[in-house]
Amino acid sequence: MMNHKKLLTAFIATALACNHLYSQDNNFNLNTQRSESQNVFKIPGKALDHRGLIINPTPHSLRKQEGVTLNISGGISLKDKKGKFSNDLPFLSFNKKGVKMSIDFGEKTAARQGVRNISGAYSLTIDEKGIRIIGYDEKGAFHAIQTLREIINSPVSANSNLPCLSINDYPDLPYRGVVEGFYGTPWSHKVRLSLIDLYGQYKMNYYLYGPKDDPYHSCPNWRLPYPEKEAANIKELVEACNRNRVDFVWAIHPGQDIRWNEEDYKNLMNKFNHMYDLGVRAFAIFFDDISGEGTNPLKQTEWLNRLNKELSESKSDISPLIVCPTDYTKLWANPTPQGSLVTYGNTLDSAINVFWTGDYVCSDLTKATMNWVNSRIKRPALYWWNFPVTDYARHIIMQGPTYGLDTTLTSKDVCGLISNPMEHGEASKLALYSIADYSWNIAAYNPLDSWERGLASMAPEVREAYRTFAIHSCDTEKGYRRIESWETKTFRINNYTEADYKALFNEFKKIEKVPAEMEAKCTNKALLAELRPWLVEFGKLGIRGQNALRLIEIYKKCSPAEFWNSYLDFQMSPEEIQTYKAHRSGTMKLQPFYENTMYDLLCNFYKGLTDMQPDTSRQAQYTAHSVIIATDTLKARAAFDHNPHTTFANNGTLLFTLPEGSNQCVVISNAKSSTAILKQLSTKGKVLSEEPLNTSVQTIRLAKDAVKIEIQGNIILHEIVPLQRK
Ligand code: 14T
Repeated sequence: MMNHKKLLTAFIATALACNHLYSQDNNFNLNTQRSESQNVFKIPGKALDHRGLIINPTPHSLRKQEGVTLNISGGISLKDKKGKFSNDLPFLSFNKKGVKMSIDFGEKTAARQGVRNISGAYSLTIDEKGIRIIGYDEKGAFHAIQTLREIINSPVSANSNLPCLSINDYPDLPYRGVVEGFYGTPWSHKVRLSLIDLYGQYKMNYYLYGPKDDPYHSCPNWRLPYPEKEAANIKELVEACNRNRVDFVWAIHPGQDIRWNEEDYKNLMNKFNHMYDLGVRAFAIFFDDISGEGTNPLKQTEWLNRLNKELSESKSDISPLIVCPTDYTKLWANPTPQGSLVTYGNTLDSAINVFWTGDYVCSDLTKATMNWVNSRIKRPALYWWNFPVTDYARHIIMQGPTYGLDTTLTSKDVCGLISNPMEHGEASKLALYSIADYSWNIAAYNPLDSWERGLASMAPEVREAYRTFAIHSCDTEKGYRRIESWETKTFRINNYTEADYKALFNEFKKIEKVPAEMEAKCTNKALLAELRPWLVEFGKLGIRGQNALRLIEIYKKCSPAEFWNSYLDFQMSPEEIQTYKAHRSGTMKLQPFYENTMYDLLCNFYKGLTDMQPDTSRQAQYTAHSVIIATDTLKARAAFDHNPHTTFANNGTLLFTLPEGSNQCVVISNAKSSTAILKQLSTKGKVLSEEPLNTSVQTIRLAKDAVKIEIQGNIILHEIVPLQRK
């Protein structure tokens, strides 16, 4: 088994101290330890024609009366039987003489209407008589209102003519929602509020608050009450959740320095009481990513049981606890009867729900992984899905389809699906749209269609531009791999057709235009602000891709010097490489195409000049573009390494010793913008010839007695290649 304890100890130490959690500079590389790299499969599902009626999540049963509509332009006359929904209908206009609409809920009424005996279930009828909503409970009626809102916003309801239909609907999973559980900058208050509205709209009912970098959630301040401002914000979040019929769950992450003594027990209880006073009615304890004493499963379950009991005895309105075990993934969970999961199964109160992330930290939700954990914890686990989280790959922004969720599961396999999103809250909404869809109606889930609908719902005014960005912004490269650019064909320069070339050129052209289009038309400014650094790079990639394609033609048609000049023009500067790497899109196909094309052309160019291969071991470092700037010839020699990407900036006199028998010398440089002079010297230092360097790829015929060359003046030298040619 992997030494995860050591890993986690080291991890926590770095996590606390360092922002770049996953930086390559660490002694160990977390990315390789996590091992969630997977094969990349085709995205399941296909885009459907919804004939103008789009309801997310997809209802279980919808019967439409073709050709019949109900016009609500004259307003609605509302009968809100339980008086609970007056604030939930901002999308309607009211008029006592308008179309009749009734809203009611309750077990008996629901049963009479064939509404399922499940929290959140509802029926919605639209016919000539009006609109009727019946919920199993208040949540159910609220969900029905969301369905109505989706219908009214659908194209089919243009001019206030609603389609007549009846819907009978219910959630497949009892817990559907989000855990703010990532490392990195926690969401802003504003983003949280906006997300909570989204949960309400798409029938999610759970928001777990547990940002790793909130010091009052985790070490060092979990024992302390929130300061006034933060406390007031939490209170507002609870209120926003209540408005959206979402359960706000406040999580604590005490495991790294917890002591299993009465004092810390009281500290936990006091913190929960403090949170209760702010309106919190549900709690979770996260024992993830810790080491030492805190990982003791017997202590964990003993305290969980006791806290659960004492909380429910002292307060009538509190939900059972939820726990994230230290062994939250099969990757390092002890599988034996002595392991902590079996301990949980044997000792933990059956009302307490247990998180599980699957076979890896970030991994697919499968029947096999659920069976594996459920048989040990003796209850259906709550799935903590590490998607679309990117805290382990901060250079990407996840905009791909939501897939990897088994569509045959039921609530007997998994009691809920809780997504851990990106620190970019607005940009996470696209994935959450589909996660809500899946967890409501599992069997009907269609990943590709859900993504297409999500794009239109997030940014209808710029759908095409957003889609172009999104389709190339899915892959994590090294982590939980997601397919990307599936509509684009890229190629190597020795294997493509005219049509491939044209299609790719057009795609890059389209990409180039995306940033300006988004900036001009996207009305969700918060989304735009999150995407901006990626959009800027994406636009540049569009230009670079076109240039790389142009360079293929230039190589074929022009002189080596002309090629080299263009190559230098199209090459990224070290500063550009920095930003290229910091905010990546197209890591699966577009960036490799660009990098490979530039490299392949370089190889061909170099080979054509010298009959030599450049040092191929340098391909990986190609983008690193090591610039050697020095005046001593030793450093210069390091630059003349059969790789024109290493350069030497000469600003004085450079002496270069020629290998015996050389009769030619190719100098690759930026000579078109320099005034340097090249001299050939004999053993005795006699100047045999002198000529200006004025071409970027210049072949020099060497005198018989020449043993050295001297270059004087300011010039960037890419390579000096002595040759023996017949
Ligand atoms: F609690 C867990 F279920 C969990 O997933 N914990 C963290 C989570 O906060 C983080 O957002 C997520 C994705 O990176 O992974 C867990 O954190 C890890 C896991 C590792 F294997 C951090 C470093 C690791 F090496």
